[in-house]
Amino acid sequence: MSLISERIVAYGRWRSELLDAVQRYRSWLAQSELADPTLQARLQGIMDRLRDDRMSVAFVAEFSRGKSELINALFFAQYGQRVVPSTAGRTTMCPTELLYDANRPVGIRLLPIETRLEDVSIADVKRDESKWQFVAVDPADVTSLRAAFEAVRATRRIPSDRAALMGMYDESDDGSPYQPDAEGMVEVPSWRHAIVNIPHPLLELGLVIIDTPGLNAIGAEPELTLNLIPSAQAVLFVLAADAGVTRTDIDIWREHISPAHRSGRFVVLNKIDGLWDELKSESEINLEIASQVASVGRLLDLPTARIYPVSAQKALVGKIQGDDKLLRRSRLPELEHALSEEVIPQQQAIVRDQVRREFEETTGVTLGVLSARQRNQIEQAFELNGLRGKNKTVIDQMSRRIRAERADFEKSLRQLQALRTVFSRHSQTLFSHIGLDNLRRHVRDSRDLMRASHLSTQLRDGMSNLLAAVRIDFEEGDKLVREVTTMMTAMYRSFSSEYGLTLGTPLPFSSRRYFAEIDRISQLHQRQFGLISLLTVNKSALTRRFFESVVARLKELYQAAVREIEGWLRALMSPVESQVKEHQAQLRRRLESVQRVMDASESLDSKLLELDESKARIDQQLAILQELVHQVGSVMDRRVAPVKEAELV
Ligand SMILES: Nc1nc2c(ncn2[C@@H]2O[C@H](COP(=O)(O)OP(=O)(O)OP(=O)(O)O)[C@@H](O)[C@H]2O)c(=O)[nH]1
Ligand SMILES: [Mg+2]
Repeated sequence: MSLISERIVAYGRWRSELLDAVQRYRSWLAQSELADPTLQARLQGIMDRLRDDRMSVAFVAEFSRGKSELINALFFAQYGQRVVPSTAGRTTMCPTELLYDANRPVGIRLLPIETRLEDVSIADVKRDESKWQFVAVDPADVTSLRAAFEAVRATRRIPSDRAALMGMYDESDDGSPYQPDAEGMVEVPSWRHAIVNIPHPLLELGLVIIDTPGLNAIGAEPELTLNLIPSAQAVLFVLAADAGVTRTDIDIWREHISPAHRSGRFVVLNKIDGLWDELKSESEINLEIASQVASVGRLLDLPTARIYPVSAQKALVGKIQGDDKLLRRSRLPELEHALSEEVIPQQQAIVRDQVRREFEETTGVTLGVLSARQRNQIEQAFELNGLRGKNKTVIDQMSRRIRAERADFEKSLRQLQALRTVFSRHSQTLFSHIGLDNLRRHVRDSRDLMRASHLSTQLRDGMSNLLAAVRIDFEEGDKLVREVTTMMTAMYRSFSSEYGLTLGTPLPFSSRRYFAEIDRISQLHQRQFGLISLLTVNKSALTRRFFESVVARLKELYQAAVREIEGWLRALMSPVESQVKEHQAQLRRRLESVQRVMDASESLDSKLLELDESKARIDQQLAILQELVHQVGSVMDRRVAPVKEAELV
């Protein structure tokens, strides 16, 4: 197994162990009747997050730089042959996602290129089975897998005007990648997008590999620029030593990688085997490679340490033939090492932070309840002890005092009720801003504006309109978030100081990442269309497609925000609700026990004994809780074991 594979497996193991630990905690909570539905749902959310974690690695480059070969060498050598097609000239014709989804049949889903005429984004049709064609694969048979993969190469001939409408051909552009033949036909990819679903050990662990065709396809498919490439954890930008760094290479770097990816990007200088010259010494060859690396570094403005010279093809051969010397010479292990050292710990850190935050909040609630219970037992015992030898009047007085305390607390419950009302009103307003209905309305308005004309300005305005409206929604949302925070801070404080609840400070909510995403989309929009003054038919089709992709992306953004805000609101109320309930129960119990002592229906000693017993039970529960939380914590903090240097080939 390669280094990167080992790391991914280790990371998968970490996730599953963490999931088990959370599961153990959750079952115990349920058994001990300590988990209300909110807590249960939140813990389930953590478990889902761990189970469904996806980590994607995208390969982006001009055609024929060796992206597909690199994928074969990095991830598919164990098949003993080349699985992803890699040939001279254009090979991968459509963006291809390789993943494993156990809920879908094994095989390749292909989205026909004609869907480009329909103004629908890929994200929109991903769930719509009827739009796709399916080729089944027998996972045990490599030949069947290879045969199915051939589909990504498929092309077809269509009239040039149709190609123009699809955004595949532009009359006014000599550099258009697909040119019409003598009969005015243009050869275009048959498919717009391919999703390969196969049970491969790394894909099963949530790895998603994204193979892309060259520049023109990247530019023409907004799904890639808006979504797939920026959301990938790692992007490998591939150059070829024989081709050098060309104009289009630099364009791809500047347009699609450099702005969207600060971390997790890797530059690969492939095909270094072309420099292996039998008439040169090894050190001369190494110098030559180093000088090419230095020149790439200058052109891309990157430190040379970020550039990995490799030979994907020799690495694949080395792995398949078990030729370690060749594999070492291909230098692929260095790239694998860097990938696994960087990408996986980073992904782990993201998942860990999310899980930790959620988990600590939920355990905080339970811990708060148990500590309050414990404190109450102690106070109650103290109170009852005080009754020893006292006459009926004193006991009467005490019972009156508890009653008064209870009345007082009931008043505060009305305050809580009022809080709930304001809270739900705020929540509703919040969701009326950041809600899908709102987004739909903006989209309709902007679409109307765009439909009215083919003029470039209108098309652009439609888009700007949409983004401006979205920004306002989020600004309003953010304002409300801050109001809710202020209100809850006051509420937490008053419940804590007046009734001794342990509430701490309310959880903060940050809208930053939503604004960052809106900014990013606006920038892409400006870059893509800012300079176009007059749109050809082709460009206007492209604009519409871009618009649809932006809409799809925004839909995801709204959905994510709604989910996150819902969770946040629940997390704000949940400790108040559970502790108030607890406090109420305690007051009732105190009153009951004083009452019983007063009625002489129970002796003071037996009541005290009972209190002792229940205190011991709570102590034990607290100890178990702490142990289970500790178990989760210790798995959580574990770093996925770095591969030992000695294991480096
Ligand atoms: N000598 C040499 N050739 C390579 C290497 N890697 C890939 N090739 C060859 O380069 C050609 C293109 O490789 P692909 O893997 O198809 O390149 P790609 O970047 O996926 O190209 P598209 O799918 O067309 O975008 C094929 O003929 C490969 O055999 C390498 O490390 N050394
Ligand atoms: Mg390819």
